[in-house]
Order: sequence, then structure tokens, then C-alpha cells
Amino acid sequence: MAATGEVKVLGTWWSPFALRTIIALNLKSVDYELIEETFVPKSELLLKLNPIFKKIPVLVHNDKPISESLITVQYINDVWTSGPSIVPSDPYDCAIANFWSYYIDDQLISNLRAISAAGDDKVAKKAAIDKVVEGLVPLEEAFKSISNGKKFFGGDTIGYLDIALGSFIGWFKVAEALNEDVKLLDETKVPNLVKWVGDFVDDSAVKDVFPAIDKLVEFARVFLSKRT
Ligand code: GTX
Repeated sequence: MAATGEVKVLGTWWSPFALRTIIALNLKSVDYELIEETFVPKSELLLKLNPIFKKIPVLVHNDKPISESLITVQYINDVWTSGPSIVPSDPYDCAIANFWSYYIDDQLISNLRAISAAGDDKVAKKAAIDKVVEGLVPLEEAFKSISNGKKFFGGDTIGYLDIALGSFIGWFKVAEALNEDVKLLDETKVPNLVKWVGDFVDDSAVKDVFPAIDKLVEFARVFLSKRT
């Protein structure tokens, strides 16, 4: 659907959180302008639009800012009502999607961050890697029950949980590339999720905005070395 009013995203090409907002806009065929945040230092615009957390993404709709990636996805679903529904309309299904998205951010992504935060500490790094690998197993089970044999958590089209998890696929691949012999998305443990990765990145709402893995790996080498 054509955009109602002006839509901007304060984000970056490499941010998995900003990718959530962008994919949701693409699913609803909403035109937007991406304003690249450079971070060093944080822009005046970011400080003004998200003074509490000072993080991207910020979705700006008709000059009104909305922060927190999953809140922007919910907002986009609520405002652009035509096109595929991103958030399940059934309250129970919606609660389940919220539960797993909370799990993704609170557990899985925290453990993914812990891999790089471990630096040269091999024991801590292995523990974080194991936690990510094991942490994907409940999501494999959730996928089987929620997708009901279809391609996505959302069914035939990408939904809320696909966006929540799928936006991090590039960063899972970064962790694999930067850590020798590490397979996070392991076909023997999470075969359905491995197939889902292929379907997700091939989707028309995703493929043009999904960062090239080589470029992301090069970016991550520098980005992560500055943080540790
Ligand atoms: N909970 C927030 C959301 O969902 O929007 C998190 C947003 C966030 O952390 N954004 C980062 C930021 O603005 C940029 S994206 C970082 C991705 C790292 C991936 C590692 C696996 N950070 C600024 C800051 O922390 O000050």
C-alpha cells in the first residue's frame, strides 16, 4: 500500500534491529527514506528522536518518532492495514509470537553478543556459542508448531517472528565466519530453521535489503574490535 504520510527510518545498513523495521515497511509496500546514523558521535537527530535509549532504529511517521524495533513492526502492522498481516490477529497466537520474540531478544541475541564480547577468552566464547546453538533448538520446535507445515512462522507470508529472528541471520553468519569451525545454524540440530533461512532471505520483502554477508563480515571485524 502507498505510504500515508511521510515515513523515515533512522537506521544503518548493518543493523539487524533496523532491518526489522525496514522489512515490515517492505511487506506493507510503504515507501520510506533511510537516514543513515553514523554513531561517532551519535547524531543530534538520534538524541532528539530517541532521548531515552539513544538507539536505532527510530521510525518517523509524519514527524512522530517510534522507537524499539519490535514496537515499530507492531506500529507498521497497525497503521498500514492492507497487505499481509504481520502480527497474528488471534490474541493467543499474538501472545505466543510476543513470547518467542522476547526469548529471541532476551536470550538468543544476548548469547550471540556474548560470543564476540568473550574476545580471547576461549572458555567464555565456547560457552556462549553452545548457548546459541542450544538456544535455537526450542525455536526449531516453535517453528514446527507455529508454521503448521508452511514456509514461515507467519504461515505463507513473513510474520512478526520471522522478522524478529530473520533480521539476525546475517549476524549469525558473521559469528560463523569469524569463529573457525563454528556452525550456529546446524542442519543436524535445526533442519527446519536452516530451510527457513533460505526462504526468508529469498523473500521479495527481504532480498534487496538484506546485507551482503562479505560486507557485513568486514564491517563486523572493525565494529567488534572497537567494542572489546
Ligand atoms: N532493543 C532495541 C531495539 O529492538 O530497537 C535495540 C536496538 C539496538 O541495540 N540498536 C543498536 C544501537 O543503536 C544498533 S544495532 C546493534 C547490533 C549489534 C548486533 C550484535 C549481534 N546501539 C547504540 C548504543 O548501544 O548506544
